[in-house]
Amino acid sequence: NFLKVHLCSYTRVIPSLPFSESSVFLPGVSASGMGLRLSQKFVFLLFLSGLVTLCFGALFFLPDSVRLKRIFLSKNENPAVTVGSDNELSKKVPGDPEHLRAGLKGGEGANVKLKVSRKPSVTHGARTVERSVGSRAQDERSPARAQEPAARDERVTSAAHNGERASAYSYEAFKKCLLKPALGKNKGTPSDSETLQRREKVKEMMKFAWDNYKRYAWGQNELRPLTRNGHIGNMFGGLRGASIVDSLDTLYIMGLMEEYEEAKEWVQNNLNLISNGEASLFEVNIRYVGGLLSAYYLTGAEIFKQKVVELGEKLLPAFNTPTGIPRGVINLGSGTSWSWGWASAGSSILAEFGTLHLEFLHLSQLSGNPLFTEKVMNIRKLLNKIEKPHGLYPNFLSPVSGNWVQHHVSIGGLGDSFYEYLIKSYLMSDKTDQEAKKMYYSAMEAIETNLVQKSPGGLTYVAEWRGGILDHKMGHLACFSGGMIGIGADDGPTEQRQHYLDLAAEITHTCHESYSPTKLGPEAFRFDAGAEATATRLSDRYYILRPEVIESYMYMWRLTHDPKYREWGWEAVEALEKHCRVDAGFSGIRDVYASTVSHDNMQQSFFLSETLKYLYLLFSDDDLLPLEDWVFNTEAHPLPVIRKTCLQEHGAKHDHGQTDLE
Ligand code: DMJ
Repeated sequence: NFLKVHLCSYTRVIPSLPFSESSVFLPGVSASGMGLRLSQKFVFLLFLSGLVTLCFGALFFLPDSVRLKRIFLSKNENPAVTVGSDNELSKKVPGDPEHLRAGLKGGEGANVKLKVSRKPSVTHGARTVERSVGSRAQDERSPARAQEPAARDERVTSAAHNGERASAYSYEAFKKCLLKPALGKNKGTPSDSETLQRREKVKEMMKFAWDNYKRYAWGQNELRPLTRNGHIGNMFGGLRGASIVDSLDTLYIMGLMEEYEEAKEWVQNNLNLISNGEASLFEVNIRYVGGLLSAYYLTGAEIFKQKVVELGEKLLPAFNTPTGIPRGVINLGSGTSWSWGWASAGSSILAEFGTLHLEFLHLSQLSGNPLFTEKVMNIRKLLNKIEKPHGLYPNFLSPVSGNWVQHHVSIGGLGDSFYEYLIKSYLMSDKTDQEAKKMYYSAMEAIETNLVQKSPGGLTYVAEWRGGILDHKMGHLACFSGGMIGIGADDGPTEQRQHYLDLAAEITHTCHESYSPTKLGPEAFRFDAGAEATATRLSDRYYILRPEVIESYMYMWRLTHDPKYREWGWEAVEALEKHCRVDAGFSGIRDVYASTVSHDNMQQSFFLSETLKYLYLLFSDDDLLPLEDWVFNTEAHPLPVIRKTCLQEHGAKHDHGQTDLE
């Protein structure tokens, strides 16, 4: 549209140029342009060169697929322009030295305010409002937001150097710093036969899901089990094989070794990171970066380390914003980035930019490149410093001004995994990251004061907050919080510990209540107008094989060993088998309250990476991935606790990979 509009306006200008036969606009100029005076020639040349420059500039705004663009611009070139629509940057740029400075970070180009329309991108969110079903974002045609020069830091581009440093990492030394064997004494095999049978059932489900993906959708991102084909989607910027990368660790943990080897071989030979599409920074990070990191730490296979460091580097340009808060969408080829069209006023989403910390710290560990850590520490610093309404963290923040954009607070979609990563950063730092600890417990205090509620029927829930007004609903996504509050209980203030454990149990109980009558739960449920953990809107009744409720069962089981969590997990297994298993895989369903089931034809990759993994762990002994050694990223990929001193003693840690957590 930009090109159309602007090229049209050039066509309107062109007839009035001196070389036009009919030109009457420059007196004294002959129709052929031959009798031009020197000053007129100069003006004409000036105009022509201006036009050529503009046309060249316009190349940057062509879609990546346009041939002309590929001819003129090499893949790694980054547009040295800032594209804005009605966002804050474009309003502030002209004559604002601070913004010009910020826009020129990395020494590239000047900011040019231009409008551009792009095709809408859709995110599954960060436990953000996931938009795969009935998505608002899918219907929106919103203008792109600001795009920053993708400045290349020296430390990013020296890939060969990074390669050397990455291969210098000692896996053997890392293993010495684990307190226990990763897979336990006996791969977590439970001693009682019923639990063992249940675990075997979950393993069979994984094999079934995998076999069907392999048969009908191999190499694509997800399986469509009803139509028996693959789905690529638009979340991963042209990357493929999301289900493969998401499954690596689950297959390995379950001992499905043949399948794991197939997956590894695919990564080795087919995972192509040279891609030029628009990716969700968050989704690529939690699924691909997380999946590859876990696969490396569990197996020691070098290929995973190489791939993950290479991919991590491709994500870095997303941080080239005035504040260093990354935008949600990045072109993995060019490094240009945008905010989601649906995100208010060009803002970045708390759960997206707040869910990078664990993976980025490990990227620094493995690559020896401190840049990854610096990027996420900068986010941390800003969030720590900024004023928070009632101590709460709103979901939208401007990557330009560093201010909150709206006062919507939620522990479910848009906010969720930010809180999760605070406590997990603390745990993953071997409990040395005091800043993360402090931020987590203060956030929890604010959440309890402002959001935690009791329903008339006695159910504890976490409401959403819109500028001080409570919305009495909980999303399925928010159900992860039972587990999160549980794992954080032990390190809270002494007098609060039991309270946190009780709160975790109450929230998990509420989420279990929402799993009814099919024993699968809706996308969102309410506690007003007589509702007690039920979806009151038709559009909230779907279930897309999400893990959060089961995730909380798994943590609560490990923390309390109350058998009810295993029983609830088994209920979910039976319900998945009954309602979601189809001939060629597992599918989400459109209405958890309907007596006749209607499938959505999608086997989400997180079903393999999270839902089935958490179920398997629920029916395993606690020494399979012990929580003293491992934290799970938000896509259930286990990442090891970083024991700095031990790693240094054993020489596993690069000097360059020092984190900045002290
Ligand atoms: C997963 O991709 C992750 O758990 C993410 O944090 C939220 N959404 C899905 C699962 O529901």
